[in-house]
Amino acid sequence: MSKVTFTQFFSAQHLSGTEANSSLASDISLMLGDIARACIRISKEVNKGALVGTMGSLESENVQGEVQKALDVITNDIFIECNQQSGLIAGMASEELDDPYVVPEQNRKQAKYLLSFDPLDGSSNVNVNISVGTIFSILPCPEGVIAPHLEDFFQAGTAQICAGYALYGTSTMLVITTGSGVNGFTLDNESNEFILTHPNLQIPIETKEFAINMSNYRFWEAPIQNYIDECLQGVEGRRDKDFNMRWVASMVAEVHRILIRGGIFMYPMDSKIKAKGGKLRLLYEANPMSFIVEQAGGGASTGRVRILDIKPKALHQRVPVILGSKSEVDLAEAYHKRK
Ligand code: AHM
Ligand code: MG
Repeated sequence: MSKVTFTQFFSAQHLSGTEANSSLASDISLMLGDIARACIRISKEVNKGALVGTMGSLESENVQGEVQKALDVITNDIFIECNQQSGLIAGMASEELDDPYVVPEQNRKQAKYLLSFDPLDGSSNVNVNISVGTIFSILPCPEGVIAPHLEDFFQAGTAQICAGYALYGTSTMLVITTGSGVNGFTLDNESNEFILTHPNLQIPIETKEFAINMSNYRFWEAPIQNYIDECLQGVEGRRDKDFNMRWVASMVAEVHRILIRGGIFMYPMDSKIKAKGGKLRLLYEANPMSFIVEQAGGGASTGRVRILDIKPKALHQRVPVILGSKSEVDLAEAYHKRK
């Protein structure tokens, strides 16, 4: 069987069969080409490991008070550089930038879209050689806006046109949705091309695997403690099955595992992070992952509301995240509704 490359799969011609209008299809095709090139460059940077001096921390902190690693800054610059070339993107929001980046005027004459991204998610894992990733989300730029402002990014996740992640693991993969299913591509390091390897990913409905940072147990709200208690009781409890647990501390790796073999991932509210609103960021972590998970037949919720329905109020807004196999997410929501 012949290989389908990323470029072929997302060619305007191929996409026009699935997208409602052909100009959107050709825009998506161009933008995804730039994103793929950025992710290939990031993959090579990450892969250099300790051979170059980029694994340490910098003196600087990002707007969220987190110490930046050299690779956080390098990958952020690569993502901006590659994605401002198409002329289609008016502005970008990044985990590593305090404010939105407005693309230089000569590059945004035809701009119709906004790009939000986390260039290197899970970067605390980078110097222990564990998988990290890049997460991105494309929104429409509001009509008539030429130089986007902060508020232009404040759109619910349901407005996303396209979302995806790159996983820099044992192989480099790109997983993408444009709103009609989820497809996974693996980087062929010899041809430098992504090849379709995981068409139409679907999350299994039933699961016996959960992912949560158990060390936060005493800080969680009662519904999450109850949900996890019952998982831990296994066959002896009301769930009537034994569960397995995983925690990579790299959201991209956890979501990828769930897409392949099912499961539930939670970074719920806890009393340590309550003032911040949660741990994970809505615009460039929770929303793109929720779009992908829903498109693969799963669910994504804060426990109280569907993540994709939240109207953002701040660029770096945080939310509790519960996502994965639909039946488990529904159950976790039901625990929140119990009196
Ligand atoms: P980051 O964007 O600063 O890397 O933080 C997000 C990461 C997620 O990938 C992961 O789920 C979580 O932080 C891990 O948190 P913890 O260190 O509490 O286990
Ligand atoms: Mg992150």
